[in-house]
Amino acid sequence: MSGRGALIVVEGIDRSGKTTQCAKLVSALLSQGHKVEVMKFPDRTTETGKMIDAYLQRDQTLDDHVVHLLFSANRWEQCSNMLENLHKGVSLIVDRYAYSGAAYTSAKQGFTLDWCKNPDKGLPDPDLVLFLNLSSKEAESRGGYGEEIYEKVEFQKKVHNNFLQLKSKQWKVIDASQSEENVHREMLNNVNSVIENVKGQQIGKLWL
Ligand code: DGP
Ligand code: NA
Ligand code: NA
Repeated sequence: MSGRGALIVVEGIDRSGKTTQCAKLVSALLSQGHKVEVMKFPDRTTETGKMIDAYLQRDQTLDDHVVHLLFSANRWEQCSNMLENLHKGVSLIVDRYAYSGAAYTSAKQGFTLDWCKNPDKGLPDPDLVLFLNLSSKEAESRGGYGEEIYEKVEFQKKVHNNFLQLKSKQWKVIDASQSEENVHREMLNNVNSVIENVKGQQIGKLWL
């Protein structure tokens, strides 16, 4: 039966395995015959993405409010493209989304989670959020963080706490300290049941 695609978001702190797992998920779904595309936020190729990249690599200082709004704009840029794909029956596997937006900025001094959620309100609402749950200590022990601006264990600990406050009914918390294969299997099982169930459902609006 035809129908719309599912919007699947993968979230987690830095080094939780998101990018590897997104790739494995997409190839498994393709081999099952599903129409699926992978997306990644921030998309560093667009104009907003280049500004975000310069900020993350410390080549450009920006006010934290501006940074927050750039990340949000970087998602809104893809909104119509995402809806078009979903309506065509293409499922989307999205590496980071608005939850990262709220969890990272609200880890900064003076930003509440509530304020941080505002600019992303109304984006396509995910059908499933797979949260790769790993403590900041475990993440750090995986070969260390890189040089980017948020890659510090104390900051990541706050981000982790913030993520857990964003949990809603479409979230599945996956223990990301398991083997890569077990994490993959758990993610795939969840995705398979969601893809079958969304076909007749409308796409909602996030946080509205
Ligand atoms: P990544 O390319 O997935 O490693 O993401 C780059 C960094 O930016 C990473 O530390 C997570 C952070 N990040 C991702 N999305 C957002 C967002 O919307 N807002 C903020 N402040 N940070 C974000
Ligand atoms: Na990173
Ligand atoms: Na804060």
